[in-house]
Amino acid sequence: MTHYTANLRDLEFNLFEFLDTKDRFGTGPFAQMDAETARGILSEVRRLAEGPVAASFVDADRNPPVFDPATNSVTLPESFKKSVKAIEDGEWYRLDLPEHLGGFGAPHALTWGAFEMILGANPAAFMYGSGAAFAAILDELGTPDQKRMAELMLEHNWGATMVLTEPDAGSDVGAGTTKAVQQADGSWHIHGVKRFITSAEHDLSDNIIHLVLARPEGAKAGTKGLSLFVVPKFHVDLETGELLERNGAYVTNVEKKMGLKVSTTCELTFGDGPVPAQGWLVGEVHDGIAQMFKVIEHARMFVGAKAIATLSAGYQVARDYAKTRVQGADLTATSKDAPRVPITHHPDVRRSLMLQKSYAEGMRALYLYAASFRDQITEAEAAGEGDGEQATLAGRVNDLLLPIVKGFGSERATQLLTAESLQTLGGSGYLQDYPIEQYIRDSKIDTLYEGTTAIQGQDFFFRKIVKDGGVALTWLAEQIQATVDGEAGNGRLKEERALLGTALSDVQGMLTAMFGHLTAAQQDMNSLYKVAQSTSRLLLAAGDLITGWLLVRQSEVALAALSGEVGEKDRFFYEGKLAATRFFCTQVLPRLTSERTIVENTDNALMEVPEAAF
Ligand code: ST9
Ligand code: FAD
Repeated sequence: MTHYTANLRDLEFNLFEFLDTKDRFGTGPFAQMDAETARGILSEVRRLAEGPVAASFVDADRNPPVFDPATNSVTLPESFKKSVKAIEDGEWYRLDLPEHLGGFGAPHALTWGAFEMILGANPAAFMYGSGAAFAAILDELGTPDQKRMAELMLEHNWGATMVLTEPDAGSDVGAGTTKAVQQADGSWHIHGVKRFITSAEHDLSDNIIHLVLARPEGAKAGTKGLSLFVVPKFHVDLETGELLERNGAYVTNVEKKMGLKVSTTCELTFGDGPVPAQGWLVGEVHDGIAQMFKVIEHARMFVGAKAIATLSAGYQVARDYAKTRVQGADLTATSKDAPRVPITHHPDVRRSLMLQKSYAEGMRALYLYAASFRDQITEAEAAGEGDGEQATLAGRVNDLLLPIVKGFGSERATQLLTAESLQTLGGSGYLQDYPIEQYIRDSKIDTLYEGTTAIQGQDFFFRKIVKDGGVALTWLAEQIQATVDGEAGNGRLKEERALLGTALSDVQGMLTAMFGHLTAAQQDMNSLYKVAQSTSRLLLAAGDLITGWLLVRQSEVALAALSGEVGEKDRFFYEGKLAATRFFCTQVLPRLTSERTIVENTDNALMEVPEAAF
């Protein structure tokens, strides 16, 4: 028994009963992946996740990597290496690759569903698999030599990193000062110190390929002056794949941190010694930030899915504990010596468990729904309609949903893990006998890296709504309105629909207030402060709305299933869906009305408080 249990039933419900994905298996670009094969993959990944991948989760936390500054090298715990090897042996990273690089032709929704289980079991083991994902991006953007490098990365399972952050350039990537100097042979020498770089040193692979943002001499300030360089740890003979001399990019420190300890977080120094740090401009074009965002988009999806996977794992631990922990009598019992009951009998424990369940299942639907838009794009591309209207809209909706998956997903997951999942276990939750304290430590990072929640909120409002001209948002609001106006569910979902309708108008009210402030900024720039006080609030409210909407739609499917013949296990599953939806609509969505009031009443008093008064 390991710490992890996957919720395969709910994953299968999403993929085979709920999302459009159910109609994609075995068709078009997914011809190779029929539903039976897909179920086989999920079941095999579950076996792997619950077994060898989860096996080192605790040991690798208690025996974290050892950094040797004399050799700039890192040794990872042996138990953890076995978990990574189990993923590599199954070549599961191929799920994420295009077919021409050896991918399985799987819909993205299936890929991310399978990845959820690995992420829930041992997220760091997944993260060291970034080599394959980043190779695919290098293959897409790179010169012929860089495409060859991508091929070698896949052939040899080399590691990879994304290298943006510097001591004075975190959220503000454009403040980066790492410099790139062009050489006579066309390559570049990189100079500077990057920090917090994940997987920049380890002993899992012979080579590590760094994708580095640096500023060519004389380039302009800000993100638009940054270029993307490919900088290998060891130089490579591109013909034979043989490793050559050591390049001048060295890890000079590995951070000690709160959680996710087995994932190395490194200071990476370029060109500080006798050997230069030689790199090559990706695609021979100076378009670094846009190129890096291809990596970031992928990684933001990973972070959201990781957070949601951990909440699901935490909820299941809490639920199983609650079913067996006997404490206190039923509230309605009149005698002092009434029989003691499992804590699942207590209304407050039920409230907490249903809150965890509804978010865990609703947010699973959210990240899988987001992934399904990538499948629409793949389908359109295969039909030669990659530039068509439907693919363009799918791309915009996918972009709109990404900060919600990442920002909202991670905020809600980490809050619930601490405030509810651990709490369900009482004092035992605080002990290392149970995995929840580690879940909390390992998942807190999800609200921070890949852009903090504040950055996701700004991205959501300014880029994904304002810059998009509201196209994706309007489309999504129309879909939600259609559910509000719908009839499915034989009247059983009537109250839920009404509450969903109120939540939709609450979020629309927030947007109206924020657009009002934005327009007012044309006269008085200070009005922008009012907008930015509400961007995180809007992100979370929109996330709640979409989660509630997906749950209502899932309940429509559940009710249809319940009207036919179902076995006992399935009946409880579908009844659970209805209960989670009802709970979410009656106990979570009404909070949006007060959030709306706060946004509508936002003034600039906060901005006028003198700094010394804080
Ligand atoms: C990090 C890594 O934190 C953490 C973990 C790494 C682990 C990796 C593991 C990955 C696993 C992968 C899967 C493996 C599979 C394994 C399988 C195993 C089985 N969308 O608004 P402007 C672009 S890394 C797209 O003016 P500012 C765009 O080009 C560090 N593009 O921004 C735009 O130009 P235009 C993460 C976007 O004010 C240009 O940027 N750090 C987007 O100059 C300028 O935009 C961060 O994330 C977007 N949403 O800069 C930094 N946004 O407008 C956070 C911008 O012309 N900070 N662009 O199109 C930000 O994001 C800031 O908002 C900023 C601001 C830097 C963009
Ligand atoms: P800051 O940017 O200093 O932010 C501090 C606080 O201010 C935050 O709450 C933030 O939300 C807020 N804030 C900052 N600017 C604004 C603003 N404009 N508006 C509103 N609020 C704002 N980076 C990489 O390049 N590659 C990696 O592989 C990588 N892995 C990481 C792994 C770990 C474990 C950690 C801790 C970090 C990693 N990072 C990596 C860096 C990570 O992406 C940054 O930490 C993150 O982007 C935030 O930057 P910062 O830490 O400098 O915080």
